[in-house]
Amino acid sequence: MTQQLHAPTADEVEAFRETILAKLTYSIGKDPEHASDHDWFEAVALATRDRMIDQWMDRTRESYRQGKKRVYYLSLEFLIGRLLIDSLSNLGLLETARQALAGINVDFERIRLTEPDAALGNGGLGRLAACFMESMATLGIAAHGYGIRYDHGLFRQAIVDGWQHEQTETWLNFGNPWEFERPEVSYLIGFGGSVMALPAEGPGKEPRHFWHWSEGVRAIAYDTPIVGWRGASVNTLRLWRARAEADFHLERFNAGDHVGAVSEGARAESISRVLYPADSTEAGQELRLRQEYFFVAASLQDLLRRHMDQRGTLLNLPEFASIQLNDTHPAIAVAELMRLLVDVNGIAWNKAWELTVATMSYTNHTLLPEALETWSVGLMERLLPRHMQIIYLINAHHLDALRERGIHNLELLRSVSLIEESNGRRVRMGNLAFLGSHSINGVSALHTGLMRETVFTDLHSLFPNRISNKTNGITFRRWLYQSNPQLTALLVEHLGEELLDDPENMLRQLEPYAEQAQFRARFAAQRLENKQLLARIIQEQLGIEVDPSALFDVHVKRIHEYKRQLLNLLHTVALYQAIRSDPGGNWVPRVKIFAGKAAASYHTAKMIIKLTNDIARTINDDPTVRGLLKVVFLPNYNVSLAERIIPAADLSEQISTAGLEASGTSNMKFALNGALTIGTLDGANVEMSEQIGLEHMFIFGLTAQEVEARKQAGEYNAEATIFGSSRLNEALLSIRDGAFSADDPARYTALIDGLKWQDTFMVCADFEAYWHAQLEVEARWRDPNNWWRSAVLNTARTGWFSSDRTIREYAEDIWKVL
Ligand code: 26V
Repeated sequence: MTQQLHAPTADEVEAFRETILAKLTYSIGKDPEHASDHDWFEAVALATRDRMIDQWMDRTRESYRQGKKRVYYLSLEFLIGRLLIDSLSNLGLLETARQALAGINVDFERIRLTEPDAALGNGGLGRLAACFMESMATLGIAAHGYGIRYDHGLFRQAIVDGWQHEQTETWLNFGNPWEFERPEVSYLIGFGGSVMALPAEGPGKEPRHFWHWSEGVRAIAYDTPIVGWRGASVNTLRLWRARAEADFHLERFNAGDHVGAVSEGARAESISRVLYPADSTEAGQELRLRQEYFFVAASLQDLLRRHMDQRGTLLNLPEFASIQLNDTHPAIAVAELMRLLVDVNGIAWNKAWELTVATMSYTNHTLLPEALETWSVGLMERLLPRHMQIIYLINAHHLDALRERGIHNLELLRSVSLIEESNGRRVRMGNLAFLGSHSINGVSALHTGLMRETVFTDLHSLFPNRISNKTNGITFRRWLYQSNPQLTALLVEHLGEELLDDPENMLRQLEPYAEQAQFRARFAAQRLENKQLLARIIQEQLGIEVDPSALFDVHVKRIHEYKRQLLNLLHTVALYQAIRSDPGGNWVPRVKIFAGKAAASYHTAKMIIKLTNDIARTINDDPTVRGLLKVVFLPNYNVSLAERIIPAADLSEQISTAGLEASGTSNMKFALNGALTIGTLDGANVEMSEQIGLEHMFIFGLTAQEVEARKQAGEYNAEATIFGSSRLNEALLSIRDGAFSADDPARYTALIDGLKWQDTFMVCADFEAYWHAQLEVEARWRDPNNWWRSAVLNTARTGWFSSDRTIREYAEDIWKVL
């Protein structure tokens, strides 16, 4: 751990130690003699939090005084991970803390590992929200994150006999030292009931509507301070917890309906019980809609109250507030803001609509049809009857306006409508988010282009200036300084400490070092250390020994057919067969490292995990392979494991079917840490190839256009492709015939037949190109000068992928706060 620019003085260390000991004694009630590692962690966390508070209050006061515009980031997911190193490092206290503990014989390395990950997200979308929170604090943007404080984050994955088992995640079991419970900040959120309309009071007036909901759930705020680099500023992540409204249920209880009262209470509190563990698969459940409305309603009431306190009118809302919708999950905010403005505050409909559109903006994160949210009109009417009316009214105004513009094409009107009429009547949340926002963005250039051409073509033709691109980024504080302190130290040694404040620009200065043998050797030696650490984790977790000098070939992310872990497995099997048929060949020793969770209900993804483990066992146990190829599946991929794996990777697998990965963000993390990418021209891989140079990546496969053309023509026939590649054919056959599943030879018949008959994700179609790209990888690896030259250039040219750059673009183009 470096990053503390100036060694702390003895007084600083002593003062911090005093605070830690005081926290241990007076907040935790433990004596140092009997304190557990977790007690120490909490004491350090509380001491750290103290240091944030002054700054937090100063900043909040300051932004009130300056009347700054605020950004509200609404997201159902914040995949934070651990906060201790992050906070200490950003406050410049890492070394102070280490020394303070060392002086009382407490092992900092051990206690930091007792912090549970805050895993309040599924994958890329949630982690992006966490990176954005940190960048907004770093750039001094007055921002609030709003979400749900789930009792249980994403499930823990256990692998039993090769199969995924989901276990309940319990991050709050020992409390959460970072947060402040704010019982006084609470709102009552209504569900169900009916709407009463009062006729207009006179000419030019609009009828008033009153929503009499039948069920109330209380939202309680929990605040976590998020500190920016060098403590620049501290923002708030405000997460809502659902509580039963005591009085409401007490009445029933007193009336004798004990069971009913308790079950209603449980029903209310179930809203913040658990994160939906699916990503990109349909949720379609009432509880999910209740979660979405619950956190949106609480957040909007909260931000309107803050605005009213300061400004006394809602008519200038867009001048002082920007609301960013992270995907469609919070899209009901469009209808809720209209309800609050029109029904509650008596603002005329058209004015309210103008304010809403000027305040909201929406980010789309996927074009996969199964992930595009729609809610049945019936469910909406039952749960949110007033919102359903508002949505109908927005739709009516929208379609009328188009007709006024002379647009009468029925097909077009049908496609841009908020209501889908084809399979039962459903509300399209994507269209609602689009219409209710002045700005809509995609997360990479390719994805944004596809948004314009596919899902939003018609809306885009009507509102041609609304869609823009904001290519994703990552926070370098976590994904370089904290996760790879040795590489950071090497960079600082050569480029100076200023690098830490401006990596976006200064990393480029590393380029000349790529030509220096001595520097490359240090870079490689540093990587070897990280690989040794990872090898130890693999040994501890799986009992498998891997050679740290082998090529570490890493594929870690959610398990999904479009991310094509299967393509990698087919390469693994083909390579295995090649080694077996020529055991004396000059093979590049490789370790294939996989990790990732499958949605519990996603059968194929779970089969892919089992197949990985079956292949791993067979290959690792085969003496003819002699360790030239090892395969490991590390269980329970999460932010903390990613921090260990990424700095130890040589090769980064980013091999999704072109057109389907909106951006990807791990691709950037790997490149920043000096791994070379094997990948398709998909998502942000495209921008990476522009920044880094195609010659320092291994790009292969069909382009998005080619994939589309094949689908359109309907000419693609996987069978012919398989016939043309004996390597592929043999790999498929051996899996299908049970070579890796002797205990159940038919286990993979359906999986493999799916590739043969459908090949929806072009796995067979891209196999040969992938195989040849992997041959190039091996050729480069055999030429260490060139490999490490490319590796250094990957680090040097990844500065643009800082989430500070991304946030600056949002701030300038969308929020207008810089
Ligand atoms: C969808 C659903 C559907 C219903 C059940 C719960 C659930 C949870 C999450 C999602 C979101 C899927 C969208 C997503 O995660 N997109 C990813 O966003 C990343 C950040 O922009 C991007 O890098 C990835 O390419 C993209 O897949």
